[in-house]
Amino acid sequence: FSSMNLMADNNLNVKAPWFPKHASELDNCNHLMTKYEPDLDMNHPGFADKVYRQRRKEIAEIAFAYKYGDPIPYIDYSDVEVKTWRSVFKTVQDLAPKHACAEYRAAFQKLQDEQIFVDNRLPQLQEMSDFLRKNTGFSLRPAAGLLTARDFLASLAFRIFQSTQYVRHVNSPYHTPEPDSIHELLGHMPLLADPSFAQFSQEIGLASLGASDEEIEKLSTVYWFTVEFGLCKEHGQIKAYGAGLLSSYGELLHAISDKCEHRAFEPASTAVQPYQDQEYQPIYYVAESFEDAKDKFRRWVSTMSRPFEVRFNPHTERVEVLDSV
Ligand code: NLE
Ligand code: FE2
Repeated sequence: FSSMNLMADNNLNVKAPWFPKHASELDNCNHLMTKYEPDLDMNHPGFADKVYRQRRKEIAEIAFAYKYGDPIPYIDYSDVEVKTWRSVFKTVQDLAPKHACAEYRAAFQKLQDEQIFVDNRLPQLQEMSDFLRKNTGFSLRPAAGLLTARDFLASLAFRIFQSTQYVRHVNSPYHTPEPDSIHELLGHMPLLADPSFAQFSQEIGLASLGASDEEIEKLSTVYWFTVEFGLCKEHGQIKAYGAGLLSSYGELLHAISDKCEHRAFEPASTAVQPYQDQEYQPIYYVAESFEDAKDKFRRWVSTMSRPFEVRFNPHTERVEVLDSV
């Protein structure tokens, strides 16, 4: 960093969009996208289910009230919610040994050994947050639903993952277009406990701070095709590491079938590929390995236009802004 000076906050001489400089400022980064919600979308399986909609409201209130430093409130999941969890959990347990990447399998095993992943109850976000903190320094905050890309990516810069806490509707256990706690828990949490993957996730977050709208769009597309729907190679075979695949056995089987297209992960072209967020993907990107994906990502990010650099100080949970001269 010898060619850079630490900039004072008010000294940002370029017009960069506001971004959080401390983990506590993520209290302001909870803007929701209203895309696919049981109250608004007639195709949502919960649209005609009053009990489900009421439950969603209750759990959303918890996220809206949450402030930095609070313990994550405990949710007493109902029998129906546990039944949904159990059916997805068991299927993932059956499919993961064959189709999930090695890093996922190792973390899944650890979670089972620690009795966090069991079939008769949902893990609580607080215990999951404690588990992640021990393994990679990641922690969780409750989110009320699908967040804007800018807010969601910003939290990753602080090794904080914003996680929903409600459960998908019991009538569609195999796939839902919106995030839910089953997706977060079975899809995201195992890999967030892997050091190399955690680092990759944080780097996407750091690259997003103060980025332009167009760059946020590109970064979230890269995020989509890697963290959410990524495939990778392992001993010549294709494995899944994307959370949206690992939490959806419907799409997981589709992704490794010949009904879709596989392309090599290349950030510059992946970043501009339009994606499908309601149905199964027609295209998936295949990484050589996490390390390779990280190298390619770093090289691509360094071509972005942001006139300053950022680094995260884990002792203070603060992002320091460095003016590149
Ligand atoms: N389609 C995923 C699932 O059913 O678990 C959720 C994706 C959220 C982006
Ligand atoms: Fe996700």
